[in-house]
Amino acid sequence: MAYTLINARPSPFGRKVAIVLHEKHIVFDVHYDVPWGDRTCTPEYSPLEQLPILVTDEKEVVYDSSYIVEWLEARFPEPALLPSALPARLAALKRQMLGERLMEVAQSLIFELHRPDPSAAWVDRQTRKVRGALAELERLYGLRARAADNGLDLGDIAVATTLLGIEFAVESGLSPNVTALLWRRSHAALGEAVSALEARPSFAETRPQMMDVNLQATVA
Ligand SMILES: N[C@@H](CCC(=O)N[C@@H](CS)C(=O)NCC(=O)O)C(=O)O
Repeated sequence: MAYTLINARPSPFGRKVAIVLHEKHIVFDVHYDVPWGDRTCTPEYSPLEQLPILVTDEKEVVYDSSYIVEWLEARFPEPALLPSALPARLAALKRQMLGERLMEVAQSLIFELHRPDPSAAWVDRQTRKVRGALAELERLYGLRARAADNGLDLGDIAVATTLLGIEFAVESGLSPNVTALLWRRSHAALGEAVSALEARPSFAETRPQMMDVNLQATVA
């Protein structure tokens, strides 16, 4: 059995899926695509024309990273990436949701900043949301560090891939260097949690890479 993950090289959404595949010991190949390019394959597979897309060996197509990881958790329950006890499960799902929405807000901010004439009101609004989500995640990871049982879950994977994705975007020049995105400087609990996760083989084997894309041309 071999699955194919269609992914974009720097994508935190795709990395989240790749990490889940690794953690569940599912064999997969990666096919890289540039979703904003003229020759993207995404319309063949997804009405949303976005990556990541997972194609099974039976040619079933699964898309949208949140749904893909839910699908994988349902199809491959072991090792579990969500706790079975309800309060811990809901807490993990909340961190997953915040991690995913933070990436979407950060992406919206980065795209706006690439426009020839960014809207100050839109930039302020998205910046406020980035700061708010980071503050809430810092609070949640402060609590999580003190919890007795804190095995890896989908919340950790979503939060870490988002934070590392934002960091990669700034360091690689895909994103302008704006203070609100430099989360590691001012979020100690998040820094500690993400550093521990980065040491896992599933993270080491799925580091983001640069992609040949001109974001300015994409949004102009
Ligand atoms: N909600 C989607 C977001 C994925 C996403 O934004 N993917 C980007 C690549 S990192 C993409 O394909 N963008 C092309 C587009 O939106 O047209 C998911 O979680 O899969």
